[in-house]
This record gives sequence, structure tokens and C-alpha cells, in this order.
Amino acid sequence: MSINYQLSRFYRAYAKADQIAPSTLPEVVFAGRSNVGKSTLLNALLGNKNLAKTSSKPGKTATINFFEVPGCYYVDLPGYGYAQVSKSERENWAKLINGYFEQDRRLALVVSLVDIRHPANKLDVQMERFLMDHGFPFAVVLTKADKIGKQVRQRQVGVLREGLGLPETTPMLITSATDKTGIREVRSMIEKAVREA
Ligand SMILES: Nc1nc2c(ncn2[C@@H]2O[C@H](COP(=O)(O)OP(=O)(O)OP(=O)(O)O)[C@@H](O)[C@H]2O)c(=O)[nH]1
Ligand SMILES: [Mg+2]
Repeated sequence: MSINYQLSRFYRAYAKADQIAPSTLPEVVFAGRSNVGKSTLLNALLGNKNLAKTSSKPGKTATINFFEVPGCYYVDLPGYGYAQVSKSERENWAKLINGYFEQDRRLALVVSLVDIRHPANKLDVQMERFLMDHGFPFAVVLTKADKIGKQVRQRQVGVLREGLGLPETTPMLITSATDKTGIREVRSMIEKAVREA
């Protein structure tokens, strides 16, 4: 049976990790550097441009935002690695993100977003390592594919798999929220992970 994404809605925003309600449903988490396109991808997957707030300026999502989706929650995390904020703000975000992952939650899948245009960044390498070390189920979603040609995309898949230190078994999907490349594939990957969670 197909999921009626139209029923999705904003659930809650948490400014502190210890305020997050215990998990009831499986959770699909969107993680990645600030401005990589987490909130935009979430909106594309749910078919509603206005659900999660997006911005061309990094640092838009500053709380952990839960969205109710039939059968699961989507969790939009604040982005890491945005240099232009104060040290205390950065520390607060790190605390939020770590605080979330330290909890005993029903993680169906961590969707780890990486900009397809650039070589592997140190912070992205750290994130993938963190996910692997903790044994979290995760997949890498490459964003903003509309900004480069088809051949470069394929090349970047290899470059980033190597650069991020990912084994062949880690799923890596090419997406664009702008032209909807790969959105169907990400949806079905998430649905499968939720069914199996
Ligand atoms: N061309 C293009 N732009 C995109 C795509 N996805 C996101 N963007 C743009 O990238 C910018 C950042 O998008 P957001 O979704 O707000 O990024 P985020 O990762 O949620 O950022 P933070 O909340 O700051 O962590 C916005 O200007 C988006 O329109 C895409 O697939 N293609
Ligand atoms: Mg965001």
C-alpha cells in the first residue's frame, strides 16, 4: 500500500536534546552540513514545499524538528560546520545533535546528505565515521545534482565514496530537489527501512 504523504505535518521543534519525547514510531533522520539541503529534501520527499523552513543562508534550522509522516517521524537536524556562527552557538548545535544520537531511539535510517559538487569535506568524513562507528543504519544522499552534468555526477559518486571512506555496501543516491532526480528512489529506500525497523 502506498503511503499518503499528504497527511504529513509538523510535529514539534526541540531546542534541547533532553526535551525530545521518547521514540514511539521509527525515525528517519536527515543529517549533514549546513546548507546542504536537508530541509529542502525533506520537503521534496513529503511533497510539500512549506513544511520545513529552508534558506539560501546556512544555519536556518537551529532546532531538532520532528515531522509526523504516516508510520514514522522524519527528523530534520540543524546542520553542522557552519563557520559564520558564534562558538557558543556551534557548541549548542553539537550538543543538540550528539544529544539526539546518544538517546535510545528507534532509528530506521540516517539519511546523510552530502553536496555532490565538492570533494569530501573533513566534517563529512567525520560524520560518516561517526555513523559507522555507532553502527547506525545509514545511507548517503548526494544533493544538488541539477547543478552539474550527468557525467560529472557519476564521477562524483566514486570520488565521494572513496573520499568519505564508505564501503561499497553503503547506499549512495544522486538527488536534486529542484528537478526531482532520485526523489522516488530515496522515498522507496526510506519506506523499506521503516518497514524493517
Ligand atoms: N539547485 C539546488 N538547490 C538546492 C537543492 N536542495 C537545496 N537547495 C538550496 O540550498 C539552500 C539550502 O537548503 P536548505 O534545505 O535550507 O539546507 P539545510 O541543509 O536544511 O540547511 P540548515 O538548515 O542551515 O542546516 C537553499 O537555497 C535551497 O534552495 C537542490 O537539489 N538543487
Ligand atoms: Mg535546514
